Amino acid sequence: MDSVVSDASPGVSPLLDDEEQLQAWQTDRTRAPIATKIVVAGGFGVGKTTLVSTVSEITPLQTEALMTEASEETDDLTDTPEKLTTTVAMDFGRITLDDDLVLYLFGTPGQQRFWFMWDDLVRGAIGAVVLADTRRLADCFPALDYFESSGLPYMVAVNHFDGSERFEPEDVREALTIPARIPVMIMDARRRISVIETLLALVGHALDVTPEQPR
Ligand SMILES: Nc1nc2c(ncn2[C@@H]2O[C@H](COP(=O)(O)OP(=O)(O)O)[C@@H](O)[C@H]2O)c(=O)[nH]1
Ligand SMILES: [Mg+2]
Repeated sequence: MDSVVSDASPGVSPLLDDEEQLQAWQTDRTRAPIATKIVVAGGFGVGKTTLVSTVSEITPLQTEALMTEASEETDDLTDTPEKLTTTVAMDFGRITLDDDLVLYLFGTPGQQRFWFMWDDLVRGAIGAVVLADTRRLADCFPALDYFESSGLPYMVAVNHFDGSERFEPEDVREALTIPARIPVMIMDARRRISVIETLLALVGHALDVTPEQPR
């Protein structure tokens, strides 16, 4: 209705539809933070929730549920007897690197029964970290298969647990038959520096393998 906008000077649109009205700071791409999405995957109890919590600058959204006897059949606790909770949906956290690189971390639910969520979870992600535990290496096969066939850049991060045998990255690569182009790192999900190194390695790898978009 005309009467509603009658106060505006003639010829000046109240909406920012004219490019000349944009301020310099709105178009200076070097200043704008780049937000990216990273998926953290891997088997049950491998340290996904720990990794996200270690670095998140916001209170990580966790949907842990106390494990009950109902999940005894599905969630194998033989190697993680200390684990009393399980992530029923996903972990979510955020970390800002270098002031202008914002990483949003999405942990996948480990259990097989949540596979249906993965396609939604990885949409828009630049890459994935597949966490592996050398005590149960085979647990990360489903995640490796998923990212290998989906084409999303990924890397393998071996979360070293105290008391478990320490392996070299190349030993893990061989054991899991990980292609030479995929980075493999040994890290510790409880240590902030270690997690940041891992995330930076993934971002670097994703940039290496993703063709540059024409501007
Ligand atoms: N010793 C040791 N324990 C860890 C490490 N990472 C995780 N944990 C413990 O292992 C258990 C499972 O980790 P969690 O992050 O919940 O695994 P998720 O199922 O992959 O989310 C928790 O009790 C953690 O405290 C690690 O690097 N070293
Ligand atoms: Mg978890």
